[in-house]
Amino acid sequence: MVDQEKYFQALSAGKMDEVKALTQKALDAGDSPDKILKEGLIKAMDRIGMLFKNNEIFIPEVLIAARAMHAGLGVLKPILAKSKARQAGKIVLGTVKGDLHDIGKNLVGMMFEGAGLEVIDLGTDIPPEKFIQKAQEHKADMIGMSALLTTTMMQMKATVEALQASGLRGKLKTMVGGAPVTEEFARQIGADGYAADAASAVSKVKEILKIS
Ligand code: B1M
Repeated sequence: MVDQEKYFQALSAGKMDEVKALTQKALDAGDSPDKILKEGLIKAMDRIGMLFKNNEIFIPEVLIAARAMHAGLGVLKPILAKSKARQAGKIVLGTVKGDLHDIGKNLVGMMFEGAGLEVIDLGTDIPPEKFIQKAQEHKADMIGMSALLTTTMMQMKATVEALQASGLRGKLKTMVGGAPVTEEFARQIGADGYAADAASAVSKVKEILKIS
């Protein structure tokens, strides 16, 4: 059973071992990795986010919680990867320039891998030219960009424009996501796809790359 309150307490205290143990316990009880993510880790992190927003906690506490969340994701990663049937497509993934948030991006990357896609994770603070250079170097099918700040999401537009200028736009698809990003914004900047969460990111990428 996914105990959200326990997740919240463990994340708040930065107890990595406890987050791992809770995740393992939920898996042993038969909960799906998806359920554990949504009802446990993500819900608890959302509550941390609200406290941060209301100035009830500050950056160090959020970082401690983020590190504990990563520990929980680490337990789920091999299980998600097990369902990997084949390398269906290749995606260069990163958080855009000026943005250091990587929890959602890592989650999306894990879900992609779980769906059989090959992921080249570039990390955070990635400028448009690096997305394009790495995508070419790895012969990727798609560039996946994450942004969590309203100030950095315009970097997605810059990447799509740079792609257009390099003449690669038709060959290399783009997909965007992150809390401030919307379907409408994705359409406006000319991205090929948008997803609100990690699960829909998988269906979207399959649709764009025409993978069954
Ligand atoms: Co920051 N932060 N943060 N932060 N932080 C937010 C985003 C914020 C909303 C908090 C708030 O004020 N309520 C706010 C942004 C406001 C805005 O621009 N509208 C904010 C701010 C202001 C800042 C700083 C500027 C604070 C400061 O320094 N004054 C600073 C910026 C640093 C920088 O990046 N240059 C900053 C710093 C940090 C920490 C370093 C402390 C830490 C990041 C640690 C890390 O990532 N390693 C942090 C955190 C943790 C958060 C919150 C609390 C949580 C974000 C998160 O991880 N969510 C966040 C508040 C919140 O969102 N509740 C906040 C969980 C994650 C699973 O969700 O990333 O949305 P998310 O990903 C989802 C979907 O969006 C989607 O799927 C994911 C899974 O479902 N998705 C994609 C994401 N990428 C996708 C890509 C796709 C498809 C779907 O296709 C490729």
